[in-house]
Amino acid sequence: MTVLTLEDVRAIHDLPLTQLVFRAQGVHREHQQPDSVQLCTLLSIKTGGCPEDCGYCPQSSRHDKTMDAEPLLDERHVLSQARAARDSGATRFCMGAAWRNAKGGEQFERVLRMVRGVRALGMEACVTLGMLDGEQALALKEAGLTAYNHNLDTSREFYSEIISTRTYDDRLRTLEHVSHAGISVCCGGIIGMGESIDDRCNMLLTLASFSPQPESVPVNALVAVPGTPLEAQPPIDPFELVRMCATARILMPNARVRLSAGRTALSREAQVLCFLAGANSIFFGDKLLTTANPDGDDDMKLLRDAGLSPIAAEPEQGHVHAQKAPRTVRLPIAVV
Ligand code: SAM
Ligand code: DTB
Ligand code: SF4
Repeated sequence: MTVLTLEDVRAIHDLPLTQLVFRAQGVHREHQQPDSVQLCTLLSIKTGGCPEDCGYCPQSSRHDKTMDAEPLLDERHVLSQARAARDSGATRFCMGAAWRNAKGGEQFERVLRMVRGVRALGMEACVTLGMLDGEQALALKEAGLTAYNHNLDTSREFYSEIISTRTYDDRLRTLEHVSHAGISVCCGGIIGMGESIDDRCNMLLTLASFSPQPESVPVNALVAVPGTPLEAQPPIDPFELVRMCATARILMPNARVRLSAGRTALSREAQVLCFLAGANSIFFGDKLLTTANPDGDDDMKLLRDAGLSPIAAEPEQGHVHAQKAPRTVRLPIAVV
């Protein structure tokens, strides 16, 4: 097996854009259902008051103007949101908590009940709760968790410019616990924080070297939230996002590449270019965790106009069930 280097990744990332997209689309057609897109709905189950100092995050209590800390949501409320998400077409429900690490006791039990409830709706369940130990990972697996989201965010080299309260190795350790427990790893990062192209490529190189490679790779463009240290970062050029999606697709042919935060700043055309470059998953619903996401109706129209189909929902199970291969549903062609 040849070991990939930063130079190899740069050689892909820096190809002329049309060549890069052409190559990525070839890999996409070989390894993925080319016209299908996964719709994931996000819900912040515990908002604000986070002790970490991630420079991009509006939920950190270390930044000047922070959001109020709210308690962990009630599971009935969360499950009614999950049902609504499923009824509007999402097949994965992702629950995020502004924690440094997953809490123990009743709060963790509540999260486990949320996971079981989401799975019983016939949806994939994903959570992102911060750092996790081995036992917590096993308990989440036992509850039926499909995937755990924990991002590298950037390269090891740039990381300390953005976060000082936990290390890159802390992140890798959590990902190891998740993987050892048999839970799919959802891991990606953010562009637009002031990192270099080498930083972006190093992050992709690290992700591609995971064994197994991540099941899903969220590619976020920074949402520069007022009050955070990164509030003044200039927006990225959408082609940079296309390059990230394409490079991720080429390096990780079997992963779902998720075009994540930052879509409200993208044109429809830029988003379709990302899909052409191999992105095949989006966050669906008008809110991410605390910031805005495109309107669901607009997203459905975008997919329809592009000839893409959301993955079809599984019927409600009433109990935790094994994962099946996704089916796709064709949207009717828009009648104007
Ligand atoms: N507290 C947990 C953690 O950090 O692992 C889970 C929630 S955290 C909000 C999940 C991820 O969202 C971060 O790792 C980061 O990649 C992404 N994110 C947060 N704020 C963002 C922003 N303003 N723009 C783009 N991505 C963001
Ligand atoms: C990921 O990579 N992006 C999502 C999800 N994983 C949890 C979060 C994006 C958050 C954007 C800022 C906000 O809405 O607070
Ligand atoms: Fe906390 Fe996660 Fe935000 Fe970092 S990204 S401040 S860990 S909620």
